Amino acid sequence: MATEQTFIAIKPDGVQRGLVGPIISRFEARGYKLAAIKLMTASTSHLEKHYEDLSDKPFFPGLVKYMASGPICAMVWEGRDAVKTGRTLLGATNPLASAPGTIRGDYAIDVGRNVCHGSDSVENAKKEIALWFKEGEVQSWKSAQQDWIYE
Ligand code: YYY
Ligand code: MG
Repeated sequence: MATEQTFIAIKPDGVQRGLVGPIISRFEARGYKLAAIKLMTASTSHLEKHYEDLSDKPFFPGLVKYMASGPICAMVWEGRDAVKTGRTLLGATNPLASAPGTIRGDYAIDVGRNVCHGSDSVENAKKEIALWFKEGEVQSWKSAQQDWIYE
């Protein structure tokens, strides 16, 4: 369980619904450290690259259209086991299968409007961070809380 970075995004529905604050709060409260953040409206080609593994799925065109429909809050969160625990904080892909207490389980109903994205592996996290952030946009800093979060 190494210190990792994961790419977390609040999708256009999450931004429109005023969920930026609540979603950030969950990562902060858990003890994760924010390393990068920006609001950006992604182009279709950027999103096709982000979701390239899903390009043969029937929902792919609708997914890209929805993701391009407005600003996304793109973030990098850092800490122990950040990739797997980040996914646990988000909940299952289908919000109706997400437990209450998870982000999708508390804030979403439809799989096509599931408010957030999180990297599914350390390898994909690295790829996604490199796709969404330029060098210099990801900060390296020591949190004053570190010794109160980690033994
Ligand atoms: O990683 P995660 O977002 O939980 O799911 P993926 O299988 O990577 O799918 C990406 C994205 O596609 C999902 O968050 C919603 C959408 N989607 C969909 O609209 N319909 C499906 N049946 C499956 C996924
Ligand atoms: Mg995924």
